[in-house]
Amino acid sequence: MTIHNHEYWMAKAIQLANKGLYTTHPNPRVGCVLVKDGQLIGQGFHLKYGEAHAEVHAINDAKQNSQDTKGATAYVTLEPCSHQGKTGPCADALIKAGVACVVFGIQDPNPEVSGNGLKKLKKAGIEVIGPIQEAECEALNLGFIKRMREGLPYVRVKLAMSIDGRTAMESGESQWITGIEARLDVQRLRAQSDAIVTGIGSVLTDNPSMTVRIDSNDQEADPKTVRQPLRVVMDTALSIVPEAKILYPTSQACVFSIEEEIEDEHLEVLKKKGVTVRFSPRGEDGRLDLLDAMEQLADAGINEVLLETGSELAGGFLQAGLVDEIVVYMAPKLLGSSARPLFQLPLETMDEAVELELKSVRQIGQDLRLVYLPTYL
Ligand code: AOF
Ligand code: ZN
Repeated sequence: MTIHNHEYWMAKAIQLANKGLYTTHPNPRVGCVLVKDGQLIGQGFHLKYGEAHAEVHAINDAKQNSQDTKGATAYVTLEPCSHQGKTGPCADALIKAGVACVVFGIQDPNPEVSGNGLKKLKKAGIEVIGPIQEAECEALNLGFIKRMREGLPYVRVKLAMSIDGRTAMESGESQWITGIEARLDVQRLRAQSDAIVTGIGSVLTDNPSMTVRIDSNDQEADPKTVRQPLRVVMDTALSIVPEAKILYPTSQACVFSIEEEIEDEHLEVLKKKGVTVRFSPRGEDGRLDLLDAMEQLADAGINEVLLETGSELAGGFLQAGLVDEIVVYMAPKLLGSSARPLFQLPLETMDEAVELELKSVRQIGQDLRLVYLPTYL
């Protein structure tokens, strides 16, 4: 079967890019297919930072299949790079491979590339077509794109609630609202994130480890390649105890506080254990400046943040305009009127209501997974 349809081949490249969902950080997920005479002759995707890019894998794949790449069309979900990074420029590799046409999904938002890859290809006489299927190609890399464009990570808030919109009992008790299937889904959300952020309140109440635990039979994520995200605690006065499970291994943990509010001795104890403590200034509301903390994380290469926390910090992120997506798991339970709400928000009139847009709904076991986008963005 020969297929001469750009959308068809780009969809294949998107599928390939998705194979890097859990592994490419801080790099973007990118997929590439090489097509000649309507037939696929090579395919590849970026797997890991420091390793070959998607285009190089696809060219090597074609070579291994004894296919001649001269005159082929390359479909790439992201503009081929033009710079010498950890690896050589993909634009050069495509030129050398003799491709006649490059169809790209979106331009690379990385200022080092940003149109230069396309220019290089055109200068070499290659036909360049795109952008195509932009929304799907962007969806692969919401975090990478946000970090490159705005210097901030893409923040997803994950919440579990009853159908009466409660996330915890009055005492703070919150285990377990949703069923096992939803909890496994959260593990995959964690695995695709570069950092998990929580608040000191959740740490003191639940002592969570916040690690990724993927089952060896998982169909989507491979536990052998899944990496552990950075675990981050928002802790204004540095009240965390050195034994808190979330701090271990310390190489993957970090605590944000306000320098004036902490005790030096306590800081020393944590530092001796190898814990990284970062400082942020006080924000307008007198609390830790969440915007500053997120900027620091983006500077450290964090693309996607999963915020798993109580209603107060979740409300703080929302009010600071830092929430890009809300993922709510709704369980068929009623927790009653004294239980805690989703977000702590001091609103009084309907005018002040935070408007959300429903992005998707899916049933997971007995629970519903609802994804919303705040409309302030
Ligand atoms: C591509 N194809 O598969 C990827 C690209 O340090 P390096 O060499 O890995 O370069 C990383 C940058 O390259 C990254 O920030 C993004 O701009 C681009 N990623 N480009 O042509 C790929 N992963
Ligand atoms: Zn590249």
